[in-house]
Amino acid sequence: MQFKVKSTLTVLAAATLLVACGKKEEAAAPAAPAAAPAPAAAAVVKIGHVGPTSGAIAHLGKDNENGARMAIEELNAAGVVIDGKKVTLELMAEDDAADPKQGTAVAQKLADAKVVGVVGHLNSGTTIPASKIYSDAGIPQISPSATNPKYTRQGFKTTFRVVADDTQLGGTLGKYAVGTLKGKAIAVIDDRTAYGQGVAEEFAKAVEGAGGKVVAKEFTTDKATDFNSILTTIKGKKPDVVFFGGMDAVAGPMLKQMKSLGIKAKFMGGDGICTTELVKLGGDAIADDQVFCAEAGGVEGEAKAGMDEFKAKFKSKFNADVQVYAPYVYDSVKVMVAAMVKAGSSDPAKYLPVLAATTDYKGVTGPITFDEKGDIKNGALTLKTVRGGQLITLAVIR
Ligand code: ABU
Repeated sequence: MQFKVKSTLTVLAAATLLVACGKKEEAAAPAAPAAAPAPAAAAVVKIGHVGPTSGAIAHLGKDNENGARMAIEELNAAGVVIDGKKVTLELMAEDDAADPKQGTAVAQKLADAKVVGVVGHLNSGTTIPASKIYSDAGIPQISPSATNPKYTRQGFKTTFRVVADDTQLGGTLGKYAVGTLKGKAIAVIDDRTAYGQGVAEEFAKAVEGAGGKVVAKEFTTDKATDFNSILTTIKGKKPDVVFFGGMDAVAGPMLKQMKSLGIKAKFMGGDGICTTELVKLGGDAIADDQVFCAEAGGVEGEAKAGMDEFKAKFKSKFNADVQVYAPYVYDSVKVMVAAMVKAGSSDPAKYLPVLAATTDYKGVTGPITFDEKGDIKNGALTLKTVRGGQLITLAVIR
């Protein structure tokens, strides 16, 4: 009688059968017990993150990427179980250098790598063209910082945003310039990017709607360093307020050149300048209560404790202060993974409707509920000024 011995259990069964047959002496010596089978490796779920980690606003790209790393590490440490199986989350972090062409190239790379979701990009100018690639591939995308309204108005089911948009941002700042800062003559500059131009247009509309006058409209680029020509033109119009639609890397040197030219106007901008880096870049060219800006989100009251705790953990982990959007990236990753867990699947087609139906997710940036376009419902703005070399919160506005 021949037995195929494949495992300890088979050996025991064979021996038992031989004993029963009275032929124990004929059985082959049992093989050494096989080692217990290794536990199956947890399936890997790949999530993409994109921001400019090179170039003039690399500090913002790294801030965002660190927010994603922190979320992924915490989730893996706590253990993520999808459909009863433990999974390991893997971050695929890419650099788009804030360049629309590089943005679409890395979007295609992530789609080809079969990421199941993307958090990013940081800039509207890269987020919008990349969103078509993710939409075509059926990959959910959450932007933690791109504020141009067009992003979620293209009819794509895959686009989500956890911050307020430029309509709210530019509109609120325009009313503030006239109503609170008492600006009558207001100059507007933009950097010709999808964000800068868009937020400047919304600001100018709101200024005129509130009874202020836009006395100059000038533009520069997101790479410029010399603003003497446009600032000299603006100086001749004697503005009370200068608004800049663009990022901190340009606003810092612009503020220095305003000081050199003796322009004492208030300086306003959107979330792109509302960063800890602006305070460093502007240095002593920034007088107290001269600069006003708004982050496109915010928490108040009891919810502030969660945000403060996040900022303290971030500082101890990365030895850096949050610039502006790291907490929004962190929440974006967590809300995306929560949808996978709830759907019992990391298949984008299966968890996308669950993500879209997200209601009152409790993030460190406040509650997240998406509207029918994928925008955050009831988004807040945090109005800030620079005082004593610090960004100070003036108000959270809804
Ligand atoms: N929202 C400010 C920076 C990102 C962007 O929209 O381009």
